[in-house]
Order: sequence, then C-alpha cells, then structure tokens
Amino acid sequence: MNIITYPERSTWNELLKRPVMNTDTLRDTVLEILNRVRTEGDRAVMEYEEKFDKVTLQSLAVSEQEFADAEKAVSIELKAAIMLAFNNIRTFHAAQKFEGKRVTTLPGVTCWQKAVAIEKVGLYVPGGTAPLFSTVLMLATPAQIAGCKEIILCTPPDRSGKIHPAILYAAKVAGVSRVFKAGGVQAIGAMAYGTSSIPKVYKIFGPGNQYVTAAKQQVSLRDVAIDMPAGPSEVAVLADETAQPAFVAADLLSQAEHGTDSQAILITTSEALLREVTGEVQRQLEQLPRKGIAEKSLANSKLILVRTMDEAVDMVNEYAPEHLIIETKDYQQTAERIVNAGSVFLGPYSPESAGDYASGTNHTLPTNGYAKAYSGVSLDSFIRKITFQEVTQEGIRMIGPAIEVLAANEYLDAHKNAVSVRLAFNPQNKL
Ligand code: HSO
Ligand code: ZN
Repeated sequence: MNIITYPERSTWNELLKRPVMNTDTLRDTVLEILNRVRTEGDRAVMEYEEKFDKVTLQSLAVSEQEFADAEKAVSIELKAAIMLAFNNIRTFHAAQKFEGKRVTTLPGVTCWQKAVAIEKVGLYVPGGTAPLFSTVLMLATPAQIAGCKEIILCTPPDRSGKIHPAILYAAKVAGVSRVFKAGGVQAIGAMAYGTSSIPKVYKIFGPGNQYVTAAKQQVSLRDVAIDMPAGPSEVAVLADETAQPAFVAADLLSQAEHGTDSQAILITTSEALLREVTGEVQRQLEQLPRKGIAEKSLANSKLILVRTMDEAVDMVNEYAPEHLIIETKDYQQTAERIVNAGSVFLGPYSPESAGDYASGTNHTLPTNGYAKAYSGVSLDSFIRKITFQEVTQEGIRMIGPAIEVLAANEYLDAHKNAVSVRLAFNPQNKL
C-alpha cells in the first residue's frame, strides 16, 4: 500500500488517477467477434464459447430441467439469504416508481410524463472466480418492477456447460424470462444483434472485464443502449480518529478481493488511524482465501493523510468514488457535503458489503470518476419517460401567437403555418 502524507492540492489530480484502461488494443479482437456474431449468430457464439470458455454447447438456452436442478442444488440457507436480499432490493426499488403529474402550463395546455418500461432488456453477469448471483438480483429486480416484458440474461457456463445454480435460482426469483449460456464479447454481440436463440434487446446492463466493456461501448454506438461505462470496482473510505481500524481495513480488503485492478483508497485526518489500518490490513489479509488477488490490488491502493476534514471532503469529491464509506465522528454532517459518489455508506456499521448484497440499494454503480455525471442503476434505468400533451382550441389561442413569432424568427415558416391554420379555423364554418 502506498502511503501519501499531506499531498499538495496541485498533486491531487495525478494522485487520484485511475489506471488507464486501454481499450484500443482490444478493439480489433472485439470487432472481429462482434462481426462474426452479427453475421453467423448462434454458430459464432458457440464457437467462441468453445474457444474462450472451453465448452462445447448443444444449445445456448438454459432448459426448464436445468432450472429445476439448480433449485434443488441451492442450500436452504443460501435461498433464505437470497430471499432477504431480494425483498430489500424490491422494497427499495419499488419505492422509486414515478408518478407523472399532469401540469397545466396555461389554460387549455396540459403536459405530462408517463413512465414506460423498456420492453426488452439484456443482463450480463460475468463468470470468473466469483459467481455473482447478487448482480442477477441487482439487475433483474428493478427490471421486473419497471415492467420490462422480456428480461434475458447471458452468463458464461463452466467447462461442463453448467451455470452456477445460485445464478439460476436468483434469476428465477427476480423474474428473468430466459437465461443463455454465453459470455464475453459474444454475449454482448448476441444481445445487441440477436441470434436465432438469443433475442435482440434494446438495452444491455451489467459489469464485465475490459473486453465486455469495450464490446458494450462498441455496440452502443449504433445498435443498442447500455447502462453506463464500466471500469474496475473501487472504494474510498473517509475516516477520522474515531474510526475502528479493523472496520476500515476490512472495508478496503472487501474491495481489493474483487480483482487485481480494484481500487481501495483511505483518506484520513488521523496519522494514528492510518498506521493502525496498515497493520490491520496485513493481519486480515493473511486469513483471506483470495489473498493473492487482494495483495495485488493493494499494491496500487493508497492511504492518504490530509490535514483537515474540509480537505478530505474536497478530495473525495475530486475522486468521485463508486463507493464511499464515511467513518467519522459526525458522519451525517460530513455526508451532506458529498457531491460526487456512486453510493455512500454512513457510520461504523455500514460496510460496502451491505449495499453489495442486501440492504436494498443497487450495486451497479458508476466507476472511474463517472460518478461526477452518472447515477447507478435504479428503476429509472429500465424506463423511459414519454411526454404527452394536449392543447385545446383555447390552449392554441393562448400559445399560438408566441409560437408564430418564434417560428418566424427561426425562419421556419411551415412550423408557423401549423399554428396559423388552426388559429384561423372556425369549426362553425365546417358545419
Ligand atoms: N462491489 C461490487 C458488487 C459485488 N460485490 C458483487 C460482491 N458481489 C460492485 O459494486
Ligand atoms: Zn463488492
């Protein structure tokens, strides 16, 4: 871990930089896979599954029998935990429902918005060493609440062609319509273009490695919408002398174990805390099964000592972390001053793990500083707000003359005319 003491403001920019993800070098590989999936469909997906996931598949769709087997394979304890998480995620996201107000801007001029679900959405859940069934809940639950008609999910199978049973169980619980065995760029391509097994969707959600991210960016140029640009997961812990070193260390490590490129940062006003956290991290690290991964990502992580809480808050806002944990004496007041972060965890008993799994908030969040401009996934991510308006004859008399002036001054006479013909119209003459 790198310890940085009292850095000058002029150095913050450099200090808080994320490692650059070079998607340029991946571009050719990604484009080739996407092209083949676009032109050859299932056949290309299966071939890439063989090449990258080392599995020969007869069919991409998960069968009813496989769902039934998964249901049996998941322990009662895990099912109960998934249900608790699901219920909280559902409660929190259901409360985000949008009720559009009808607004009369002038007599006879009524405007309103209506939330309409995106009809077809595609969820991507990566494979790898951690079976991320929590991500299934985070993506499918709001999609179901929003009312998306078709919710499909792609995830890579293991070498025997199976998907982790908890992923399938979570998919059923959260209302996924169909699950397909496909990972990486080929899965993104399949959902963007459609194949004979995998339907084309209108928006793709979910995390993934650099290849998946590059593929999502590529297909979003033309074919489909995506949730947000994604990068490696990150956490910033903002702490003072009142924080528990063991809690802070555990929070940094929970992020570090995600991947070797994960980012964990401590920003503190207390030199004593910083020292104790360093020791705690070493102690706790020894116990972790994913020590190897955590160690590598900790090598890039930073423990930063600053002079004042004001400075600490400014630094957090400059960094715009995906996750922010505030463990300070007056964490409520500190939190009021946070303007750039994906998700904020307040006080000593709110670890990031709470939001990663079960408190109810979504864990699909903006990384890489995108929290300055993006929100995490929420119910809104699965809807569009369509505007409606009704202008009556009285209404057009109220706004028509102004529209005529505006249109004429933009030299758009046909626009002006669409109003003029109505203003001149007398329904009586028609009879
Ligand atoms: N911290 C990850 C989500 C996750 N953690 C899934 C555990 N499982 C990104 O917010
Ligand atoms: Zn996590």
